[in-house]
Amino acid sequence: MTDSAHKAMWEKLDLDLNAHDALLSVLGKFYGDIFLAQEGRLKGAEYLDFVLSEVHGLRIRELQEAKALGRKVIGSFCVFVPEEITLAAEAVHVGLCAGADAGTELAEQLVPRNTCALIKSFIGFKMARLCPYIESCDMIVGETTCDGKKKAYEAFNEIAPTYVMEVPQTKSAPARELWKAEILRCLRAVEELTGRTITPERLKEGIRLVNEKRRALQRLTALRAASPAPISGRDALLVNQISFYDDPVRFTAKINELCDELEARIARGEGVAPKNAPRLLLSGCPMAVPNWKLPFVVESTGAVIVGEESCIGTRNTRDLVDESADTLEGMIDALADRYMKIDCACFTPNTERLDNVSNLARQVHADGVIHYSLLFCQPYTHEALKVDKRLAADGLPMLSIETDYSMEDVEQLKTRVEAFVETLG
Ligand code: BJ8
Repeated sequence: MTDSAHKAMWEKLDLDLNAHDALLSVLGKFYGDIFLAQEGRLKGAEYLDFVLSEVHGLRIRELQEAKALGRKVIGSFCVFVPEEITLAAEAVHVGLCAGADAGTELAEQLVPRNTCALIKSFIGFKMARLCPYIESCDMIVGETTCDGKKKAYEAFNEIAPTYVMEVPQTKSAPARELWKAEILRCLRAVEELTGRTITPERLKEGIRLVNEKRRALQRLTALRAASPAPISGRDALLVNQISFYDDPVRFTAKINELCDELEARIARGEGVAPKNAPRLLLSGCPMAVPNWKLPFVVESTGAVIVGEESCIGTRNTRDLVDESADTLEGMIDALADRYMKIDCACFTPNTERLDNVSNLARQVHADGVIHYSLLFCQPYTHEALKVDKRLAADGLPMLSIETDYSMEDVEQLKTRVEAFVETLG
């Protein structure tokens, strides 16, 4: 696709072309430094590079083509919004969380300054007319998770009509019933939007497709337990980030190919870092594209990231939906059960997350954990203390980091991460 064809499409989507060009050129440079400069990358990384280079180009073209054929595009900000329902209605599901400082000043006209960078970013991208995904959406789905998001959707609704799912705050039986009702309400709203009836057969297929995608990502997680580490944390994070944008069938096939390559590499005893490189698990807030700052800082110290306990990581891939039901009611139950296992810090209590962090650290043979909270994110900052206590009991060191999307603290982060990595011996 030519540059002018891209431009015409972005113009049609009413993007601010100058600001968008500037954003893409910064991102291109950033991507080169953080990803392309790595040594020992997999052949399968070419696919990641291609998808990223066309994330605002060919993929957006595909969305427009799908829309021209009568399919709808549904965007979401949270892993609680079931992609299975979107696929069952033959619609396209895209992630809208944003990981860059863009339009922050504009966003601060709608939400307070002391709001986390992720929220300010998606609002900023919309207000600055920088995101072709938001502009392609026929339905945007928010959710009542943290207070920041809940209140932000009220404001966001003024500039982009937002359907909000009510996510409960506890894992009690009534909370599970509420969530099940919310899944059904969402299913009906998607049927209305798309004009398609979600039959048991269609929902079963949607569940199967998303399970296949999660299985491929689970396979990747399992392979990262190898020593030496066969893939960098940066590339693995990129895989997880791309999973929110790419076509699910193509993505699953490509990630399984990448896993085949990883298996061969592991069999040869090869890796991306020396066998004795410190192995770190990242845990905490999701890292949306293009939030690559911390992984870059960590791996610049010579350590290697072997897992992400996050929604752009194992929190989104650990659990599958039971595929045994044949009725709509049974499948909605299966969806409710699977989604209620998500250990988001917005839940109280959320003790299963402590077990999940501890188990994952063991599974991937981590030498230490870096807990990552976005500044002003109350839920994850609170839980950092609990995770630290639990890991200390397990004999695993943890470093707690709070940061945002700005580059101002990069040197300070480097110093702290280096000091932590040194203590791991
Ligand atoms: S299920 S983690 S994707 S809500 S960083 S906006 S929590 S103040 S992103 Fe999340 Fe769903 Fe939970 Fe996952 Fe609020 Fe914290 Fe900001 Fe956050």
